[in-house]
Amino acid sequence: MSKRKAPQETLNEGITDFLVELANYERNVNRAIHKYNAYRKAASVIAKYPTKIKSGAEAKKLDGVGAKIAEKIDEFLATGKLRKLEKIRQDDTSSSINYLTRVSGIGPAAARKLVEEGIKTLDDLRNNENKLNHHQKIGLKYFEDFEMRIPREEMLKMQDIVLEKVKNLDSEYLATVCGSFRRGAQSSGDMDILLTHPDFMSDSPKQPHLLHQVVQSLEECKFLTDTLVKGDTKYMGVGQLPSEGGKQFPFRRIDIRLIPKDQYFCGVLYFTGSDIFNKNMRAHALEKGFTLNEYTLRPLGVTGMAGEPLPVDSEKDIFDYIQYKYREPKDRSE
Ligand code: DCP
Ligand code: MG
Repeated sequence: MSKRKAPQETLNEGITDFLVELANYERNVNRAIHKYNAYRKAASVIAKYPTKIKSGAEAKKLDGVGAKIAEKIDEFLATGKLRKLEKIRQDDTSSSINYLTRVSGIGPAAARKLVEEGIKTLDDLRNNENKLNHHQKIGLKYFEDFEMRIPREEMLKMQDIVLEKVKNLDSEYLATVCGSFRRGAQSSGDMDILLTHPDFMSDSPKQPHLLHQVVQSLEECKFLTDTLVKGDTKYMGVGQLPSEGGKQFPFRRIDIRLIPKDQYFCGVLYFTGSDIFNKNMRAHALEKGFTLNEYTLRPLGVTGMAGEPLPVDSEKDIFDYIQYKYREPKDRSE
């Protein structure tokens, strides 16, 4: 999961930028995930709005923009800034917490703890490596690289390497690069790979070797360079394309998830996102009497109890069950 989202290039960039900054503040400093989601949602609808917004009232007509955000838009349009943001930017604790959460492996809670101990900058982190776990140390080591978006061209090359290795190991594997890449994005924050095999079902024993042999093969060819976390079903690590004509590529965040075959398409749907699309689709599923998550789609009984998972053999099956018009990945921004 990548931390830094693609910038919103729209007519209303000024507004979407301050909404995203407020969103990050609510998540990282206040740990107010609902407020974070509200700001993200507002930024997303405004980013798609085809004309330049002239007042808060105009924005308030959009789904996801409430009275409080409309007020902030008015203030921004009138003064070119936002007092709330100016204050946050000036507050040393808030801005330090916000900053440290940009390191992979440092979440809002760890960032706050570090800042309370007086650790506020990358240099402070480097001088206190003993306070960091393995993931955080690697996050620090590649801080600059992980901040860079990955051009689609590089994603395509990385995809080639991964799919080739997977197929050579066992032609029965199924692997899909999900995330923003699958939605056709011109750049991605990270690479989200989903993996399954017909031998692995949710009622069969764990089969960590199905994940580990893929990781090992990608390590042997020097594509994977560092491991952040390696579990039975989830690998989080670092990858790098082989250099071309002396040109070195940046180090990139790579996640690989091994998913039971019967849950694969719910996983592919979820990890293709976007997160806002997922929320909307889950809400629609509920209206139709189903509960949908990254593992399963289940009918809800009259008492609201979830029944047995429905058999799913494609993403389309999920749309069909809940009577949602099928949308290609590129049309799933919300
Ligand atoms: N996801 C979600 N809810 C979250 C986090 C993630 O539904 N809170 C799903 C939808 C995302 C997918 O997982 O599209 C992958 O997460 P990323 O953070 O990697 O998001 P993207 O791949 O969409 O964007 P980026 O290009 O920044 O990596
Ligand atoms: Mg991603």
